[in-house]
Formats: sequence, C-alpha cells, structure tokens
Amino acid sequence: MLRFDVITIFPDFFREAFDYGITRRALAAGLVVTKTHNLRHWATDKHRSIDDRPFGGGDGMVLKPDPIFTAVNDLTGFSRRGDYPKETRVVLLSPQGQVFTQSLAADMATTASQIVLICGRYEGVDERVAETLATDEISIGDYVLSGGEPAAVVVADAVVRLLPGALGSKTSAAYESFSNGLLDYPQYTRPPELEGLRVPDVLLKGNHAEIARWRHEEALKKTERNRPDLLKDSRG
Ligand code: 9WO
Repeated sequence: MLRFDVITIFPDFFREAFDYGITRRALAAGLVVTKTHNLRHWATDKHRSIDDRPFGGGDGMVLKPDPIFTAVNDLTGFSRRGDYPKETRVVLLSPQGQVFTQSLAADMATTASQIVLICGRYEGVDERVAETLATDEISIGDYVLSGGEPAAVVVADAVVRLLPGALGSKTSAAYESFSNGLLDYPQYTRPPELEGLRVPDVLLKGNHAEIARWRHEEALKKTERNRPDLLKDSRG
C-alpha cells in the first residue's frame, strides 16, 4: 500500500484529479491512498501566514519553511532528509529540480511506501526545504507553472499506474514509450479508410514478422523527428 500526502495551499485542486481514472481504480483496489493537506493548517502566527518577503530583496513572496517543516514532521515523524526510513520520499516539485523520468517513476513505485509531495507557490520556496527537508527536488519539464500542484498530479499518476496490480503495470515494462528508449509506434483502428486516409497495408495483411519490423522502423522515425535527444542518450 502506497500513501501519498500532498502539501498544498490549494487542496481543492486535487479532489477531482485523484477521483478519476487510474488513481480511483488503484484506491478502490487498496493499492494507494491519497491525502491532501492544507499548508495553512501548520501556520503558527495569528494571521496564519505561509509566505513572507525574500531576504536580500526582490519582487514577490516566498513560502516560509517552518509550516512546511512542521507539516512533514507531522506526516512522517521526521524533518531531515537523512532521518526518514528508506521507503519514505519527500518530494519538492519545482522548476529547479531533477527532471522526472519513467525510471524515477518506476523506482518510486517499487521502493516507496509513503511519498510526500510539496507544492510550491508564489515566487519560490525557502531553499532549506530543498536542501534539508526533501529527499528529491523534481521538475516535470522545462517550463514554469504557477505552482507545483499540476506537477504533483503528474508524478502521482505516473507512479500509481506502475504499482503491481494497477492497470497499466501489466503492459508496462517491455512495450511502452521510453522503456526501450524509443517513442511508441503509430497505432490505427477502424475504419481502414477515412476521408481517403488509409491505414498502412502492412497492418491489414497480418504478417506478424513484417508488422514487428514496420513498427520498429516507424518508432525510430518518429523518435528521430520528435525526440532526437532520446536517440543521442541511448548511444551515450
Ligand atoms: C515565479 C516567479 C515570478 C517572478 C520572478 C521569479 C519567479 N519565479 C517563480 C517561480 O519559480 N515560482 C514557482 C512556482 C515556485 C515554486 C512552485 N512553482 C512552480 C513549480 N512553478 N513551476 C513548477 C514546476 C514544478 C515541477 N515541474 C515543472 C514546474
């Protein structure tokens, strides 16, 4: 059983996201539980503030570290990255993180029993969270969002579908994008002709060896066109 604890100032953002699709089925199957927590619950001053002005000056506000440290301590029992049991991950979602990959998702799905997802907001998060509290600082890609929440949904979805017993885990390893270093081959279904657009003949003929060769070639072409970086990576 994997437990996700999400720390956010917008808990409502997650209600529907976790109530659909794979996370709903995994919840029903008892593979996962997701709990969202309002960061403001751990604010201590009389205004329940969770942000403050940056030391050194600059525009905007920064999320204060103390409510986040207290939240993680309440949820895990610890507040130093060296102290958690190895099955606990504390993840800060931020544009400054390591890029999230399928292999990181697979590592989390096979080793974690608790994943705390910390969603930043405003112009940043006090660096002591990334430095000392979090086990991982993760970016889902090279773009800036208005907060970590959409990225937390992405990470949870990618991990949950790999849990043994979740739909998706059966078809995973050998067949999907990225596990062989290539994008998926093109797929077609009926009708065989649509407004003059025909399904490739090789797929209609049913020669399985030819189909396998065609799919591999098409996967290579598509990867060359859309993601040449993946081919460079696999050549080292
Ligand atoms: C906003 C901003 C505005 C003016 C000047 C500097 C600024 N920096 C930021 C900023 O980085 N805000 C972040 C918003 C603070 C941390 C949470 N936020 C966030 C997470 N945006 N994008 C992500 C994210 C997370 C994971 N993967 C990709 C993006």
